[in-house]
Amino acid sequence: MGVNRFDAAPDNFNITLLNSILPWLQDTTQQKVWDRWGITYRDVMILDAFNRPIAPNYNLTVHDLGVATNYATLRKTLLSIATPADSDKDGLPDDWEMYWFGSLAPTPDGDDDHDGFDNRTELAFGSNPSDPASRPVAYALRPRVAGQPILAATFHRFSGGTVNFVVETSPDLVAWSADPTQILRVGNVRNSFDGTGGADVRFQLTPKAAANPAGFIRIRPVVKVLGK
Ligand SMILES: [Ca+2]
Ligand SMILES: [Ca+2]
Ligand SMILES: [Ca+2]
Repeated sequence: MGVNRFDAAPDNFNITLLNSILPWLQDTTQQKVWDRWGITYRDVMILDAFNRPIAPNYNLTVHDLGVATNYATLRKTLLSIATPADSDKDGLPDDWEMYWFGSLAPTPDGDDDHDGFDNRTELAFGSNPSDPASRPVAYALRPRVAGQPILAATFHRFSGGTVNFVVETSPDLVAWSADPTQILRVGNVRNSFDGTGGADVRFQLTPKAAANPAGFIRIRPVVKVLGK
């Protein structure tokens, strides 16, 4: 996310037009994040999973990224913070276990809140593993493609790179296929940018698959264990 000083608003056009995927926060004369965070022009502030600054700000005037060692240092720091630590190598990131349980004791197969979904699945779908009322959800939809209704599914997922999803379709609940001629992701993954690390994704059958008399979609999370 970029944060712009209150008196530099005229320059917003350059950023939002040229790089529209970057969330952009504009300070006002009443609300000044620059002052509250002690930002200097061209500072890079890196936060951990709990939004805590991990190190002093990395200033791009002091550390010109045209210098190879500066570029490598910033790149290494960003990659390291984007790779969740998993001390007990169980696939559940330390931050996630500490946030929900206050310890690294939970196991991927455990169902601590007894809602029928194990911790691995609750991590993947971004639900609360300590609240039985909070469960993974997927919504079925019937959008029209070229005038024909087509089966689609939207689901909420953990956006961290340690979880992959295999989304498959079947005409009969027996033979499953993830072939892109049968089922495709639609649009971009929409990050919530709300501090939860969640995002929404949508898949839908292709017109070819929709020609089947019946169609089903299943979503299978695959949690990677880092370092294994
Ligand atoms: Ca762990
Ligand atoms: Ca559970
Ligand atoms: Ca739950």
